[in-house]
Amino acid sequence: TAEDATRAVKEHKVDYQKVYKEIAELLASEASEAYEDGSYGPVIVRLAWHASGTYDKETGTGGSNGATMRFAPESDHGANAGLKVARDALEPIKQANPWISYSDLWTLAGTCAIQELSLGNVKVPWRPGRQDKDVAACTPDGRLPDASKEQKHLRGIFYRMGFNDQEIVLLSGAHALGRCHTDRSGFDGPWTFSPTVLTNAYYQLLKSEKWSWKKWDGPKQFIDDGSRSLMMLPTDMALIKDKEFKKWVDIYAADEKRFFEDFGKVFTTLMELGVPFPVESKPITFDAINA
Ligand code: DDH
Repeated sequence: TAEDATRAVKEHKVDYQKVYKEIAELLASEASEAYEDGSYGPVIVRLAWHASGTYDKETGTGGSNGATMRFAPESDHGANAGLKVARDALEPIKQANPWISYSDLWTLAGTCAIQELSLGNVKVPWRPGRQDKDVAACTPDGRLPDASKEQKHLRGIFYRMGFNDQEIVLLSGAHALGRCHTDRSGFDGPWTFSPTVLTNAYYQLLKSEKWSWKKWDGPKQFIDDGSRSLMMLPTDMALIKDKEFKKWVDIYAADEKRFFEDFGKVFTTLMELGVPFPVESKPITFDAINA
């Protein structure tokens, strides 16, 4: 209830720092190092984004306030394939801190992963006070982007959340992190050479590499002619095909400092979609721990 959320915010002011630290420790743990590319960070970022990116500003439904991905049907939506890894990795932290809502935990974990994987370069102010909802609040399938589509689809999806063209390009920079999995989305490979460090490399590679259609039986994706080890989705390539988007790709490719600053702000906005925060809730900026 709203009272529970308000009570958690009031009573646990200092404990959010402790949970942040536990998440940072999880990211640096042996289990995380043994996971692909050596970090749970990217899949945790994706969990936080998919928990938030269901928001629809017209109806006020979806968003990070609810953590309804705990339940089928939302957990079974195609876009959420593989995110159980992230939910399970965070579960011991929830058990150790039963007062925190899943909605706050997942968004705090995404915030922590962005800060830690950017080596402290990105600051993401975060506010507590989200409330978990039950299965009835699960969002319909189809609210998250379809990677096989292009700019018209991107605008449809992200304008619905309340974002503009600049913010679409900014948020997509998260693909500096992680990779695609054939057994999850069907796509394959990482976007950058250092998928556990958040830099502006995604924009630089979009511009500097020559990208061709990959010849394979899988879904349509791009491969770089140079190393033949990187990938781009059709939605990624749309950012350099579309003039309005390309303008921002150029800016963020040229100015990493600006990328870090703007990305931190837009990630906070993403994590807050659809949240009626208690008045007691104030933004907290955590110090990166393993930077
Ligand atoms: Fe993404 N993303 N994403 N993405 N995403 C995938 C992986 C990761 C799209 C499709 C895919 C954002 C935007 C888009 C991350 C963060 C963010 C995969 C591969 C697909 C497909 C999944 C798999 O096979 O495991 C599309 C389409 C869009 C878009 O249209 C803009 C945004 C906004 C973010 C964000 O965090 C702000 C991350 C991180 C990953 C890597 C996950 C992993 O396990 O590694």
